[in-house]
Amino acid sequence: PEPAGDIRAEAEEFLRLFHGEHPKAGPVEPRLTQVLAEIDDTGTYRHTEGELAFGARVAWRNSARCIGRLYWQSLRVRDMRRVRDAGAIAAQCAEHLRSATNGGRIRPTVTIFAPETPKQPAPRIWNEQLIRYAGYWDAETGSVIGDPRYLEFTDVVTRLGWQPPAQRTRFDVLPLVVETPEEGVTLHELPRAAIHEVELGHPDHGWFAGLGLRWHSVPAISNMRLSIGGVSYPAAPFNGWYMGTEIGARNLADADRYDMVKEVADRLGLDTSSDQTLWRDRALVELNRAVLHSFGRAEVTITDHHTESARFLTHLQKEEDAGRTCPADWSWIVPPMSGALTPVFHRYYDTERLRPEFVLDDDARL
Ligand code: HEM
Ligand code: NRG
Repeated sequence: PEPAGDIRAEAEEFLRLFHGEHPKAGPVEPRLTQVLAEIDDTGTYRHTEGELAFGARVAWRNSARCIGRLYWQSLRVRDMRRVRDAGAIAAQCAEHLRSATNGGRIRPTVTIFAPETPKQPAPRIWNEQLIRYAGYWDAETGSVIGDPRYLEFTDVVTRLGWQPPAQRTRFDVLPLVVETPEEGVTLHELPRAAIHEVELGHPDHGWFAGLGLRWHSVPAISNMRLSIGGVSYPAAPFNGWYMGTEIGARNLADADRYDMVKEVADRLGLDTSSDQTLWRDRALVELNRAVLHSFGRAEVTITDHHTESARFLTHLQKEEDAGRTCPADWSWIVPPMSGALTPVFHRYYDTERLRPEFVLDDDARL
C-alpha cells in the first residue's frame, strides 16, 4: 500500500515544473484545474504522455546516487500503463531488454507499467534487476555457487516452483517474479534472446579467459518505484549502461559477491604474503581492465570511472547554468576504486531530495 502522501500538492508542484520547463505547453492553470477535479472525482489522475516522459526523465535527473545523469534528456520512455497481466508484463520486460540492448549500442530506457490507484493496486516486479544471477549453497564444498547476493531470492523463487538448470553454474539467470492483484505471484523465464552477456578476457593475460567469468550487458533496475506528481508507478524498470567499476570493483570483487581478487592476484603471481605489497589494489586494476577491455571488444556500451566522473561534472555545470540544484550523494557518486583520482571526489554536493524520483520502497520517503 502506497503511503498516500498529498497527491493534490504533489500534482500541483509537478504540473508547475512541467509547464515551467515546457513554455510551449502553455499556462499551467487550465491543466491544474482539470487535474484537481479529476483527483476530487477519482482520487487520482492520468498523466499525459508528455508529462509521463518528462516525469521519468526528471526522476533520473534527480537520482542523487547516479553519476550517469548527463544524458537524462535522452531517456527512452515506453508507456505500458495499459499492461496489467503478468504474462504481458514479463513479455514487455523482455522486449525492454532487447530494445535497450540494441545489439550492444545500449539505449537508456524505462518501461512504465500501470500505476497505483485507489481502485486497483499496481503490478510489481520482485527482482532487483531484470537480469541477475542465482546463488546456491553447495553443501559438498561448503561454499556458494553463483552470486551470494541472491542466495535468499534464489531460495524464494525455488520455493515458488523454479527449477534451476540440471547443471548449476555461477551465471544462471533468475526468472522474473511478477505480482499482480488478479493473478498473485507468477514466475517467468526470460527468453535467451533478451539476455545479452559479455565473456571476460584480459588484454595482456591469456589465462584470464580461463577463469570463466562473464557479466550481463545491461543493468536494469526493476524494484524501484517511480513517483511522479503524487502518482506511483511501482513497476517501472529502467536501464542505462554499466560503469566498469560496478562489475570489476564490486560485483566480481566484493568478498560477499564473486570475491575474485585473491584468485586474480595468485594468477598474476603477486606476493600476497603482506597487505603492504598492495596485491589487492594491483589485482583489482587488472580485473577492471578486463571488464572494460571485454565490453569494448564485444562492442557493448560501457564507461570507465574517469570519463564518467568528468561527464558528471559537466552535468553539474549544465544544471547550475539552467538555474537548478542537483542533488548528489558523495558516498555513491565517488567510484569504488581510485576515488581521489577522479574529480568527483574533491568537492561537496547539494543533498536535498527532489521530485519526481525513483524510490526504493524499503527506504520510502520519510
Ligand atoms: C545509480 C551509473 C543510467 C538511475 C547508479 C550508479 C552508477 C550509475 C555507477 C551507482 C550504482 C551502485 O553503486 O551500485 C549510470 C550510468 C548510466 C546510468 C553509467 C548510463 C546511462 C541511469 C538511468 C537511470 C538511472 C537511465 C534511470 C532512468 C539511477 C538510480 C540509481 C543509480 C535511481 C540509484 C540506485 C540505487 O539506489 O540502488 N547509476 N547510470 N541511472 N542510477 Fe544510474
Ligand atoms: N551496481 C549495480 C547497478 C546499479 C545501477 N547502475 C547503472 N544503472 N549503471 C550492478 O548491477 O552492478 N543504470 O541504469 O545504468
